[in-house]
Parts: sequence; C-alpha cells; structure tokens
Amino acid sequence: MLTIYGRANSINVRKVLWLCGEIGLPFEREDWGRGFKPTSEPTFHKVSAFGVVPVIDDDGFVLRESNTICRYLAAKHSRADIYPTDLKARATTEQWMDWAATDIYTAVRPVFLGLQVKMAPFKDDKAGIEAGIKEWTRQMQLLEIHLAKSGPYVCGAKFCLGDIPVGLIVNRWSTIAFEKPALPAISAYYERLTERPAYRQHGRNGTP
Ligand SMILES: N[C@@H](CCC(=O)N[C@@H](CS)C(=O)NCC(=O)O)C(=O)O
Repeated sequence: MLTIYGRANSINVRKVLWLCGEIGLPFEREDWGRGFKPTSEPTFHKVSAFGVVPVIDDDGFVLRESNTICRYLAAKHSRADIYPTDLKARATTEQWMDWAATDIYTAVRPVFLGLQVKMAPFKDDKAGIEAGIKEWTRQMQLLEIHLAKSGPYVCGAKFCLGDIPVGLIVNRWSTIAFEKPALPAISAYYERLTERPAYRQHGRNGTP
C-alpha cells in the first residue's frame, strides 16, 4: 500500500495527489504539516527528519521530494504516456518540473506566504511581496509565450507530468488576489486542465 504523509492543501502534496488521481493509484494519506500534526514530532521524524511534506511510504520504500515522488510513481506504473521513456521527451517533461520548483516558485513563495497565508515574517515584508509579484509575473509571461507558441500543454500536444507542478502554480496565480496582466494562453490552459477530474479534485479546488 502507498501511504502519503502530508496535508492535502500543500502545493507539493497536491502534486502527488493529482498524479495518483490521474493514474488511478490507490493510497492512504495522513495529515501532517502546517495546521495539522507538526512535522517536528518524533513520529514524523521516524519517516523523514527533513520536516517537510510530502513523504511517501510505498510498501516500505520511503521517499521525499514531491517531483521525485511523482517521477518515481509514474515510472513505477509504466506511465510513459505522461512520463516518456524517450530521453529527450523525458528531459523536456523534467525541465518543466524543475522550473516550477525553482525559478518560478522562488517568486511565488513570498507572495503566497505573505499575501495569502499572512505568515510572519513574509506578511510584513512589503518589498519582498512586491518583488515576488514582479518576478512571478515575468515568469508567467514567459509561460504565456511558450503556451501560445508550443502548447496547448507545457510539453506540446499532450498532457505530461510537467503539467502537474505548472498547473498547480497556474491555479495559485489565478486564485490569489493581486493585479495581474491578461494572459490568454494561460487562461485557456487553466480551463483545459480543469477538464481533468483529478485537477478539479486536487488542483482547481478553491485552494490557492
Ligand atoms: N522540495 C520539497 C518542498 C516541500 C515543502 O516545502 N513542503 C511544505 C508544504 S508545501 C512543508 O512541508 N511545509 C511545512 C509544513 O507544512 O509544516 C518538495 O518538493 O517536496
């Protein structure tokens, strides 16, 4: 049995939940993290000492890092349709996963924690929030150009694993209130992803 440790409102846990929904993988989940049982508890440390969610236990195999977990599960269940075995197609998928976790997420984080969660010290860091909005917007404009030219999904014609982290950032972008430019290709992408039941359940579900 697959056990997922982590609260269902975490963007990183949602990557794994969406993937499981997408490929029909059964799992059990325990709520850990902000607002639930703290990951500083010794019980959690027995699973992972790193103190962040998600972590999975797949029949005794313990793994952390949301993108790695998604790649592991997709590969384990032979889902070459969304995680290609062709080297270049696979690298293209991974490129979007890495971008979503690094370049753009660095900008998303202070905005989400400051404006939405209102967590100290982010909530009082006006300059940090403004810089985050500016860079997040710039990164979204790059995504807009890419989707308009090479979409409709991040890897091209078909949905891929890269759409999972990117789709969750698009949902966060769309649900947090601040001034944004019109990005029609991203809006169309958001609607296209919404056709997927697992995205409606774990992505576009009202939670930023
Ligand atoms: N690089 C890690 C980041 C994990 C992470 O930062 N998780 C956040 C939730 S999105 C967390 O555990 N926060 C602490 C908490 O909820 O207690 C991953 O992708 O899995």
